[in-house]
Amino acid sequence: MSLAGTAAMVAGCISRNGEEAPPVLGSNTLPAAGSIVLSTWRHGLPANAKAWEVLQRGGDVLDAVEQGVAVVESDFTNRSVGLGGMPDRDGHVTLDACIQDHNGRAGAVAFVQRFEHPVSIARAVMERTPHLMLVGAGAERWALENGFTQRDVEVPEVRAKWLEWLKKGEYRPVVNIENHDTIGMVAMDAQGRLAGSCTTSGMAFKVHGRVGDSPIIGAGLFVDGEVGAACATGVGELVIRTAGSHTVVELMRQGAEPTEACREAVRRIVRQNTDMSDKQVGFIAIRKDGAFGGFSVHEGFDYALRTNSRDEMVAAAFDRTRG
Ligand code: SD4
Repeated sequence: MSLAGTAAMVAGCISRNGEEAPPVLGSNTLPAAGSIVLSTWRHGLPANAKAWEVLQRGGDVLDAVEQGVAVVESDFTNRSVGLGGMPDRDGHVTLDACIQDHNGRAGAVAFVQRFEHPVSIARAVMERTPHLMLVGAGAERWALENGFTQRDVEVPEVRAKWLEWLKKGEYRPVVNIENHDTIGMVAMDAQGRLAGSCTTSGMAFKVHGRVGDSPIIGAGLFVDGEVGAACATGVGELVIRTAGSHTVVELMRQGAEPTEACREAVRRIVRQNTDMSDKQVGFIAIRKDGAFGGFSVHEGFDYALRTNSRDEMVAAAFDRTRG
């Protein structure tokens, strides 16, 4: 698509299905008292369902975002989250996750292997240590000492893909395909309390030891109970360099609509990188007043929305022009 075409698509609010998309810079606003859950990609639907169930029975919003994404971590048919995810170039599935609450308390783990629920380890780090992030062997040892157990999940399809990849050994992320499907979730309960979580197996065939944006507070996720919450999906290096999710929340603090804030964070990434043709990044955000939105570099990013009246996928607006 030409740049002009891309810009027109944004301005005209036409979704990738050719249907009317939510307004790009307008406000998607819910009644102030409504709970809302947003999460990245289609696997967000079952995740949202779980989070919603927790909220509906009066559960804590932090439990909702933990248990919501845990559903996807346990789905071993998922190739970008949890133990069914794609491996690094050495054939190891290494996981990153984080969680943050309404008061800004946060926990994270990175580069951990053989645990089904890294998001729960992240929460335990937050609640049971004076630290925020544990990584690698130290994180694994701490998790084992604190009641988490390791397991082996063999997925023949994943091994076959890795062996196939080894033949050429080229690291080439493909826009919107397996490399870009992390789940990030942001939620607000009926009392206006916010929380967020993010969990991933990271970029397929990454260098062993690579950590992306998903466990980094301010990059893959940021929650500010006074303002709102945002999370990211896509090429983590680009998100970290721009402190992407923090940028989105700060822009909302200054008055931007969520979609506008996500759009500006995307724009900064696009400006910083000469070639975005094979790199996707998307953000979703909730503002404290119930407004929400999302934006991505390329067409094809969608997110799951759950409210009292809606349970559906929303196509994010997109634009990779530098304007
Ligand atoms: C990362 N952001 O590790 C993650 C990967 C991803 O959708 O796919 N996000 O960089």
